[in-house]
Formats: sequence, structure tokens, C-alpha cells
Amino acid sequence: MREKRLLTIQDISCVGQCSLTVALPILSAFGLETAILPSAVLSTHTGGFTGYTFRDLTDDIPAIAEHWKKENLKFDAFYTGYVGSKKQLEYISDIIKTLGTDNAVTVIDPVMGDNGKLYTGFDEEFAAEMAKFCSLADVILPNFTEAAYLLKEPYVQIGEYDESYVEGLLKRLAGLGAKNVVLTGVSFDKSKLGVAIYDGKNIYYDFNDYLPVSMHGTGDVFASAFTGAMVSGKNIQEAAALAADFVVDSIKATESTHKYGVRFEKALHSVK
Ligand code: PXL
Repeated sequence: MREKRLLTIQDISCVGQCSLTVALPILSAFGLETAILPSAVLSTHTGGFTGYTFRDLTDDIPAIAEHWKKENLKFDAFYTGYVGSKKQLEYISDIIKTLGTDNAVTVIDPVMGDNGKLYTGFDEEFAAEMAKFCSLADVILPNFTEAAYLLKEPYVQIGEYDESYVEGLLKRLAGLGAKNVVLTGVSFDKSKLGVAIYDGKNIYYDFNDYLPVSMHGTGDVFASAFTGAMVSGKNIQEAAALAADFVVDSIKATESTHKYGVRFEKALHSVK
């Protein structure tokens, strides 16, 4: 049997523990051959920094994809994160449709924002395109901010929703066409934070103790560990629980003065 080959598409933030600098080591730790398609190269991630550089790689993508097609390369899984432009979503859709093996798995983390706000560089038009793109996914991994923008609904923050709201939100997100939804940042009680999973039939929850910190890049750490676990054979609930535990371990390994990202490297030995 050929070993699994995965393609992850997201930016390189040269400094800042997020996107590809997080995804590659985590996916490698699962023993997966990981190919990359950088969507953009930034000097740092956009949150908490000013004056960062941004090289949009949209125009490079068609030639890269053409080369892969000529080489007859195929991928068993796709995992997309921070995408640099609307045009890229079109190119990436084509890659997913043409370069997957039979039964290839697609995980889309619709990275766009957090805490009720879009990250710099994104707008509602991009969110509408991202919503269409989500129809290609086996699993989407939005947080509450991304869920709101995908559905063109108001953002509802922790403490202001209950289980029936989350149930409705999961079902509306599934209406975008993804087979499974894993909603992150769910909390019904101040002491617990976790994920809600909807597989088209049932809803499952997985909670950890609430840690009163907000650290950058945890969404990418979660998505990378989730994808690594799922592509390695875990089911969606197992993969989500493993990824949530890994985020908690990474946060615990991070000193409070650390300015960006989490020290996932310190927890990497425990990720499987
Ligand atoms: O962690 C998400 C992310 C990824 N890539 C870039 C970002 C962010 C969040 O701010 O700025 C460039």
C-alpha cells in the first residue's frame, strides 16, 4: 500500500507560530508525507504586528498545479487554511477536484477571523466565496466568528448562546454542503471550552477545562492535529478530541509572556 500523501494549502508567515510553520511539523509527526502549496508569504502573521510584508502567490498557483498534473501526482487528502485571495479559492477548488485520489479527504479550515472580527485583508465578499468553497469539504472547522461570516449572521459570543443555538448553527453550516462540521470555541459553562461536531445525523461535544488565555495560532494547531489524526485513520470525534488535547498541552507549554503563537513544539512528542 502506498503511504498517504497530503497537500496543505495556506500561507507562510515567516515569524509567528501559525499556518505552514505549524502545519508541516504537526502533520509530519503523524508520519504523513506532506506537500505544501503556499498561498502567500508574509514577514509575520497579520495579528498583533504592523508593517508586515505580504507576497500574494495567487498567480503562481496555476503553473504549479499544471506541473503536478503533468507529473500525474495525486493527493489522498487536502487541508486548506489561510487563503490569500478570492481567485485562489477558484484555483484551489480545481486542484481539489482534479488532483485527488479516489476517496480523497478534504478538510477546510475557513480561516478568516476571530473574536467577532475578520482578520485584516478579508471582507464579506471573501466570506461569501469561502462559504461556496466549503461545499467541497468532508470536514469544515470554523470558529464562531467564521461561522457567523460564512452564514451572514450576527456573531454570538460565549455566554450568549445555548445548546439549541449551537445545534441550529451546526445544521446551517452543514447546509453549505460540507459532510461534517467541527465548530471550535464552544462553551456553555465558564469552566469548560471545547468543540461541537455534527456528522449530518448526530451532534457530539468534547470539552476540556477552560484556560483563561487567548493565544494566536491555536486554530491552526487544532486544524493540523485534527487533519493529521483523521488522515491517519481516527474518526472525526477521536480526531477532534485528540486535537483539542494537543492545543491544551501546547498552551500549557507556553509562557504567558510569549507574544505570538503557542509552543506546540514542546508538546509535539505527545500528539499521536
Ligand atoms: O492563524 C491564522 C492566520 C494564518 N495566517 C495569517 C494570519 C493568521 C491570523 O491572523 O494572519 C497570515
